Amino acid sequence: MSLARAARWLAPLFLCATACAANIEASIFSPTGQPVEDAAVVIEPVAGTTPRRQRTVTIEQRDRDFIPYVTVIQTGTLVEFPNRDPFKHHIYSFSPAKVFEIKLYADKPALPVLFDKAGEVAIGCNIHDWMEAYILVVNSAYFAKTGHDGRAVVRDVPVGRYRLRVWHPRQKLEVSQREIEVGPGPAATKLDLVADVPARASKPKPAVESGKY
Ligand SMILES: [Cu+2]
Repeated sequence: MSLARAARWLAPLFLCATACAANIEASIFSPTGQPVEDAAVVIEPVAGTTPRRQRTVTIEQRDRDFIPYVTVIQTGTLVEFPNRDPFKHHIYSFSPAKVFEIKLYADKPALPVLFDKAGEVAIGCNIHDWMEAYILVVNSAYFAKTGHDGRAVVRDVPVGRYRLRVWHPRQKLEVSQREIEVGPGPAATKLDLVADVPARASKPKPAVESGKY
């Protein structure tokens, strides 16, 4: 290999020491232009895998609701379900990606729940019909969730080719996937996307004063 050729080959390696990852910023809007909250933006490599990040995340039961409503996690993540209410919950999922049940419990269950399969998981409570939460389990370390402004930033995605996927528990149609390329250098990729997501149906939640928890 000539010296010039070697230099060309090595240059990106040196550059990568400082800037070989970029942020991907996605803004999700409804067809009428309203920001869509709680959408998952997932960046999956076209080939290969991403680093495995060992994490434990928390979904609380507070004031007879799950918080947060939507959680995105990498496969292999443990989820804790602490009960912050002064009465019991009984939570479950029948979703194929993770079937589980934590029977009537107060405080923190003894063990977290392992989500080891990619897919969507809907969680409910046997006692409180209106309680609902969703987990999207993905085979990637790169994802984010949109806030009130419909914006999500997936940080530090290394150079490479990826598929960008948008998911929302109430979406009518799957948002078309697209391939994106992250090049060397810190330039962020910005995308505006449209997702048709109906408003959350209000389910009756009786007042605590009524004596019905
Ligand atoms: Cu409950």
